[in-house]
Amino acid sequence: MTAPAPRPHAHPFVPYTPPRLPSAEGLRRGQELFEHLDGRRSVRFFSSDPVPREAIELAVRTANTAPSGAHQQPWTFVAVADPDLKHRIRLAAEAEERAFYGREDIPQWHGALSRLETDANKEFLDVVPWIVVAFAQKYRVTGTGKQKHYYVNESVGIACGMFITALHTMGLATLTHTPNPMGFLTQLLERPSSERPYILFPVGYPADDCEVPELTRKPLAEALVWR
Ligand code: IYR
Repeated sequence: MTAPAPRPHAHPFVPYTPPRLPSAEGLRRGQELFEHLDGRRSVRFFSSDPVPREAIELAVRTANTAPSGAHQQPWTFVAVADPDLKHRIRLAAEAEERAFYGREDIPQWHGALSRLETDANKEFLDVVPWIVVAFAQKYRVTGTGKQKHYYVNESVGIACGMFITALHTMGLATLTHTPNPMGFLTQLLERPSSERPYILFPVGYPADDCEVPELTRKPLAEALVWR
């Protein structure tokens, strides 16, 4: 067999040859990961037990491996442990949530949430050892102007999924919390106007008496269609 001709590149390329798994071993690992992730639930009742800073670092390192539009990596994760700052985030989030739950023009939205039994009380924001806020970078400021970022929502959404996966793997819990609107996080966390708050993640261990709504996942036939 003759070696394939080298591809011409205008930019540096490197070999990428991850080990080729036998398919049975690949399936075994896939099954194990599925069962692990199927055990994940969003949590609203947290323990105040400490979580090492290194766990947050690892979760963000993991998120930071996400694919992104034009490899622009348009995310910033802001980690907060300071009790006073967490409390100010709670107060601002609760003010927004009181307005949201008080709205009379969105009965369908409120109805869709009723089985989760959520309300404007966000005590967990004081309880958790960490709040991590993912920000989406709409553009980056360069020496000469602004470089727009592409596929920002897709990129940051994937990174956040990997962040959640890493937390779950470390035995930690979180919630994809999106107080509406979230502009107050830009001010409280002193982020530039090139970024917008994307998801607020309370991070900690579930409370000893944690409960979650009894929900089921939709069957594969509704999630996967073959054509
Ligand atoms: N942001 C509110 C409301 C809320 C909205 C959705 I969509 C949810 O899945 C859950 C809650 C809150 O956090 O209570």
